[in-house]
Amino acid sequence: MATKKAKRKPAKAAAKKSAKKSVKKTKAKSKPKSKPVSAAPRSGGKSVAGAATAGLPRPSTKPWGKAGRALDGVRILDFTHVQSGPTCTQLLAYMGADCIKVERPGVGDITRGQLRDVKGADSLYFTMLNGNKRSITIDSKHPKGREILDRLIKHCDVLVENFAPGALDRMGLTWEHINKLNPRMIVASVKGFGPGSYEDCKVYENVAQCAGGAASTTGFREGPPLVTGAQIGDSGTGLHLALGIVTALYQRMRTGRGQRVLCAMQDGVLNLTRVKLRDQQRLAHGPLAEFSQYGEGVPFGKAVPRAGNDSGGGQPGWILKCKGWETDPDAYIYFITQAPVWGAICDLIGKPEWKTEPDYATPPARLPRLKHIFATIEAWTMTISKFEVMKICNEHDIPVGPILSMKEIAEEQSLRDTGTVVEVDHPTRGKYLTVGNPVKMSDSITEVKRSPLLGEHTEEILGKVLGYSAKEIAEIKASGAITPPEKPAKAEAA
Ligand code: CAO
Repeated sequence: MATKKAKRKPAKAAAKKSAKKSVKKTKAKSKPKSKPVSAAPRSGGKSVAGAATAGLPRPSTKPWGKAGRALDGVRILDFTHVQSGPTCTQLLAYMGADCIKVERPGVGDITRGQLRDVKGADSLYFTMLNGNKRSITIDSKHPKGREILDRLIKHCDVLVENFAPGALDRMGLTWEHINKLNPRMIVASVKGFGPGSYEDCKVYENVAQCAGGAASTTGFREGPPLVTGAQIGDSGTGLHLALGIVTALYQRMRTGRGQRVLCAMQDGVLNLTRVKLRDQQRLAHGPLAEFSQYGEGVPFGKAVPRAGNDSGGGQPGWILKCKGWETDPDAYIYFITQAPVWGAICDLIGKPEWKTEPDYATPPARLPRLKHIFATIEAWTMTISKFEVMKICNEHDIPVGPILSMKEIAEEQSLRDTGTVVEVDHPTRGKYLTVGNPVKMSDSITEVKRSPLLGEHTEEILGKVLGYSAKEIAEIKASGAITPPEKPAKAEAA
């Protein structure tokens, strides 16, 4: 799909060059002493630039990508389920954190069994959100289970959870309790709403999309509000939470103490929909000229209307049909009439006179005529495939984007090459595709690993992380704290 241009310097080569340069620069220096993140904090409120010269180890001389991963040494007590929380912890695990997922014995994260496509195997819903993690089963309401959790709290840096409001407290894991056991622990939560009238509500993706302002501004003017396929409520909030956690870890290096990090899904969605709050305020000063309804003479109401496929920015855009649209539901392209390349667009579509005609020559003159302009461009795009439009427009610096189906994305070689789409093997379901780390770092390389089976690492974590002896582990097993009550001793095989 990608149509690279020769004039652009390939990013990979540039990164390699600069990496080589700095490796060379630092070769003469002595071996660095690396400090784990949980190490004792530095004092003082130095700026980042100041910190770079005071207290950090010398620059590593190891080859790029061979000096461990960004979050090596960070251990996460992952109490997340469904999508929002697991998105966050999977990303942190991709970055190198040791992510210990705590699940209810015999049941696990509810998504293990949701939308199942292979009988008896964990669903893709689960496997695609829980890679690179370890799984331990603990009944958090069993006294022995609580004891294990307390020990885990002492051995972890971050607790991440997205239970319904109050659920963590009901388990006895209040902030005060956690902070007393481990004052360095960061407790990070996703909730549906922040403090206020809705704080006790349970929230799923589409509720957040609606309450965060996204749905009222998505869809066509004449139709109902629409939710988007991108999981901006769940995955979007998980990403916000990951940023909060990483910055809290950074602050902890100065303060030595943990803190609570809260991301409300409504807030996360609003943050991603902020341009519409911008438009709401602009509306007080007149109609929104970039909306096609302006050109069509349809009056604006009191709130930002649904924009259809209008571009959210200052450069008008629309989705246009391409060759084959009659049978292929994805034979479309997003076309932006960016002002600096207007002349090139006019030439391409056979309307060179529009470059100088007063009704078309300037962006303000074009605004009331966008419908006609896009219809004219579409008459051209319909003669060729979306990939041909992409190739031709790219040669002229005209910003366009093909509507890619999930099938096309799954088969796109460039996404495989960059590790954005990864195939992993799973013992019960076989090979599956997952989304790798969308954040590429030159010195922290992500290796995507399959999701764990339910309780796959229970004994390993009890013994190697928490220090329980074999005898104690046998007692724990017999207690029912790590096995489902009705079928003791079978949890790990589930
Ligand atoms: N051992 C024993 N009990 C456990 C357990 C374990 N290991 N893990 C969870 N539980 C218990 C909880 O303690 C809770 O019990 P109580 O209600 O008695 O306190 C119970 O399981 C259910 O937890 P829940 O209320 O969080 O789950 P739910 O399925 O009823 O609700 C959801 C799901 C997502 C609506 C809710 O968790 C929520 O609103 N979360 C915050 C917002 C969020 O993240 N939403 C995104 C979800 S992704 O689409």
